[in-house]
Amino acid sequence: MIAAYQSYCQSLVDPVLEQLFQAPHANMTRLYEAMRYSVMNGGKRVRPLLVLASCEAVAGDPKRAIGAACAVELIHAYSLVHDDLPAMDNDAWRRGQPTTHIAFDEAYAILAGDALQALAFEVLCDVVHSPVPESTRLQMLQLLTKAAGAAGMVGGQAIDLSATGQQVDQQHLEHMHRHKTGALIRASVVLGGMAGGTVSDSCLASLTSYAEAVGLAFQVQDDILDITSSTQVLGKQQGSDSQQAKSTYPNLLGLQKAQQYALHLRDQALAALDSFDSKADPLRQLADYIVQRKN
Ligand code: GRG
Repeated sequence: MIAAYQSYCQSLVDPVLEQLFQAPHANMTRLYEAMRYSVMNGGKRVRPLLVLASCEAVAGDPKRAIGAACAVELIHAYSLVHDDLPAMDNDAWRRGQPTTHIAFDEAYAILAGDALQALAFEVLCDVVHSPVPESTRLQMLQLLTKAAGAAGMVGGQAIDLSATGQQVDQQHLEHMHRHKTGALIRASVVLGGMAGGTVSDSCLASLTSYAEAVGLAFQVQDDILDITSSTQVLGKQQGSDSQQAKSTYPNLLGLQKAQQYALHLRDQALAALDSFDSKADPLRQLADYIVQRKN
């Protein structure tokens, strides 16, 4: 079921993403190739799925949210490109392929990441991809800038860096993840709701509670997969500094308790949707998928 929804969403989002990578001049070909490589190489598209599912949950036409869906994926792709750089996690492999700075070089990976971030805001502002009132687009833009920047994802990366080599407690770990991965996941869900139409504050609050729980569940499951998935472990052993001296949920809680925690967060996410009807089923299935995924 989620696979069918995933392909439906991908059929809406991927063609729009694909058309963004046409170099306007021959001497920019390598930059655009690096951008395309970083986005079109097999990501799961979890954040665009959340945008579109959230739009549907508030009875909106998902086509109104395509700009937001593309924008969150572009921000996500940029964050991975920069996170993989030698100055950050120094990862040589992502999605089973060489990371952007290995396939191209560091300078192009930095530029591609920068350009992807700017492109995200361009797509979100474009009325063709975000056919919503101008005032809504402005609010959506403000929400995404905050989620991507120092108050959100980049701030989370800084919190992570500030604790390099130290063991931290669960409270610190959650504070970091709420920013580093949680802010963009939260923004994805809220942007979908905003694009869907006029929604009440209480509806947005429920979507936010759902997103908070799902964002943390995503991270707990990511930590679990880091130790249970042999292919990921293999990938990370090849040229990665990221697994050294890291505090993770399985490290802090033990594997079994971490798994129980992921399920508890999934249940919290589902409970936040209690007042929604069956149009929120894709969001419900996504919560399940996030804690059951194997990659
Ligand atoms: C601004 C440099 C910079 C970094 C931001 C989000 C982030 C901080 C770094 C990403 C590092 C990372 C691997 C975090 C773990 C959780 C995560 C975001 C995993 C990858 O997301 P998926 O599983 O990836 O959605 P795919 O490949 O499916 O797109």
